[in-house]
Amino acid sequence: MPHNSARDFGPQEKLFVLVEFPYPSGAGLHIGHAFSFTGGDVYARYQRMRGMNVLFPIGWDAFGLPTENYAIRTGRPPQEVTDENTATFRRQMQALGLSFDWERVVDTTDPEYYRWTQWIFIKLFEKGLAHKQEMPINWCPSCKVGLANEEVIDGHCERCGAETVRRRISQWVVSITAYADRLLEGLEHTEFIEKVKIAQVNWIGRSQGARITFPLKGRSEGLEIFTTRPDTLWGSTFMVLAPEHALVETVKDNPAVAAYVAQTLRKSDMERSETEREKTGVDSGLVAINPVTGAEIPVWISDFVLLTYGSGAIMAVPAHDGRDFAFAHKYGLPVTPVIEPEGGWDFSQAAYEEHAGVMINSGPLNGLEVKAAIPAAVDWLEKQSLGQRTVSYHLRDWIFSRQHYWGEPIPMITCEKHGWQPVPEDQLPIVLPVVEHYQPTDNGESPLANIAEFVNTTCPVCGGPARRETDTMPNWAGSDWYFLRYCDPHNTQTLADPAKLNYWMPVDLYIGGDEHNTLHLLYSRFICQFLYDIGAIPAGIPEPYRKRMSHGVILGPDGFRMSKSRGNVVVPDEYIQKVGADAVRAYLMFIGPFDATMAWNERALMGVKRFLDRFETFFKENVHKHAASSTRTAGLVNRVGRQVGEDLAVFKFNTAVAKLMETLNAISDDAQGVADAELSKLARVIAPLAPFMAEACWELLGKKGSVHQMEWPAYDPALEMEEKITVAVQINGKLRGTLEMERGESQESVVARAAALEPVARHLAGKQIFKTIYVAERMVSFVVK
Ligand code: ANZ
Repeated sequence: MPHNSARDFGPQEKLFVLVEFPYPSGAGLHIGHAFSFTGGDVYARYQRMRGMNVLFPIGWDAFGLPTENYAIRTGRPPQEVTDENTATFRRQMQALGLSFDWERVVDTTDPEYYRWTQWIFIKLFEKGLAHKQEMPINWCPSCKVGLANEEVIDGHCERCGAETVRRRISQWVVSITAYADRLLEGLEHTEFIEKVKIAQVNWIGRSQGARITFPLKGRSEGLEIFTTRPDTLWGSTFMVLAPEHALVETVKDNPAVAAYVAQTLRKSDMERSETEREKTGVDSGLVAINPVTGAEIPVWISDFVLLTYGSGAIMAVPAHDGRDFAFAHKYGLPVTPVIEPEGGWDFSQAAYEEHAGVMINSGPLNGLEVKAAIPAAVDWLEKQSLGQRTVSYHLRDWIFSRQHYWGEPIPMITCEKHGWQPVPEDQLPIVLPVVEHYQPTDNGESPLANIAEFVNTTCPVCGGPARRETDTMPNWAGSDWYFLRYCDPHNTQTLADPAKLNYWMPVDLYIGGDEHNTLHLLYSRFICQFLYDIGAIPAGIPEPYRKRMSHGVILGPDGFRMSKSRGNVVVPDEYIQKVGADAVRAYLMFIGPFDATMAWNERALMGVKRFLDRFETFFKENVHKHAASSTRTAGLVNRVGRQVGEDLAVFKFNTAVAKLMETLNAISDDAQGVADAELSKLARVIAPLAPFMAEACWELLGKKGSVHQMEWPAYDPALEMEEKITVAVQINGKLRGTLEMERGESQESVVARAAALEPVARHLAGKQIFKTIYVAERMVSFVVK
């Protein structure tokens, strides 16, 4: 068994280290992959040496548009392209020394994998959490595909740059909102860093408020709104509908309304919610009645109101809401204050938005403080049957349909008599058929719609003629449960054996990018909670991830994000050829804190390369000399083992490398040499960072087995040395102070601290230092004029 294989049910403590599996693009492994994967790898290697049973798997998140677009351009089957790309990725990962568990590779495009992705969808459908619904979506006329809000940038498609439009399409929608509260509560059972928790909480966006129905003049139906500020109801002087609101249809014969609606359809929800944007709108001609004041108030239409939030309509309170104020100001609508702030307020200038002050002009609420008025208002409204308490979420249901080829077919069948029915489980997987052309059809359907043998089938209920769904799943579908499959990747009976899941789950540490702290994390947490609810995964693991770690970003040498157009892309493969994988790895780990944004620097890379060369030379010069290490050298090696271990355990890779560098410097000048016992420790301590060199060193020592299967050097307290060393600080040969330093502290740091010492700084003030001499661990001497 290769040393990197995890053992199911192994007796040691288990540790599941997960990196986000990559999309195998044609460009190969990029530096961001190399950086984050190396971080995971160093950690995994260290933990293995500590005796943990480490699961460190990898796979391919291989469905997706770039491969499909490439297939469209070249006519090559996407699966063939994917196989080529994954082979390249694998080769590059191995060259970099990533110790993934190659026996557990999963590939989202493998029918044996997506059989279970489809199965999960069927379960969602059976539990009433997936349904087909006509939805307004962002549509890219060029890619011919529906886009998520996040994929629309300034009204343009993120992928191709074409202007997007809004379109109504019947789509599969998954009710993730049914799990909104659970997804919030579940965060308490994780150890995510605060930043990640906040990203999740904000994305879910839970708002407590009320629904209130306003009567409409001359109509039988009322107009329902959602508000978080029911206390301000007495100050509502007009209402606003989203352009897509059903009521708008009834007033579309008004040409101004029709024109306005047509104009707004082009914008994405994101754009429409931008607070800075100049508000636009049109009077619908409808008149509502404020249910508490009895006042007749106009109903406007504006695109700052979104159909998909609350009820798609608002009561506007211009005195206390900035957006409503700007709108009222622009269209000359009345402003009625209902809160009196302490110290007064000029309501002709701006809205007063604070949750503080005393209620005025508000009937039963008059005199109450705002904080008390909010619940009192809902109580009162409920008693009067004018409204009720409710909670709204910014989280939207999950649009699960894509009109594309290169995705998992949605395993559903529709029959005239029986509507939508799931494919019977024993017919899974529904395999993507081979097609001739990969582009979506002109009416936006996936190319599968053109394949009669695929589309035409029989109804699982009545056996009558029926049609298959031709939409495929979004990319998120394959990535929302892949970590479960790693626990049991070859299972043909179930998505993973519960006993194995029980052993490996939850993921102990999940390393990924900030950009996935919202959607991917939320979707996968949701699917896990759902699978847990239906008993598909065992008790005790509704939350898939214990810790989440965000990796940083490596910028180009020019300090800008790497991009082809800037020509600043650093290709890891090229550097592996040039300086070797160990140097690339150690440099990436040394470049800065693991979660920081840092520019690639070739000189620094060469510095790390020189360090590794010196390490190896030192090793070769000393091995089998049978020198007896000095107490100092033995002590330094003993200490660096402890320090590096402590750093690796908390992802402080950069300081771990720095300590190794300092230690090598400190022991290199020891004329006595160093014993094999110390060399053996050094080889083990550097092994996670520079695995190839460490293995070569281990061989030089004549040791059996791989260094990566050895134990991390035990710390020997008996070898501990006096921590503090006193250093003399001189100016022009005169003693001006002393300094305590730790062994191994860098020259820069000691000199900087020496210069800052109180009496030294005074003597240096206003003088020019033209020479600084540092005698290691003894003296700093400044020569000034
Ligand atoms: C009246 C009001 C008065 C409001 C006031 C705010 C301040 P959050 O906190 O994000 O949940 N709203 C409701 N539905 C909306 C929609 N579909 N599109 C745009 N805005 C909508 O925001 C809730 C508030 O956002 C609601 O409370 C409503 O405006 C607005 F002084 O109602 B409020």
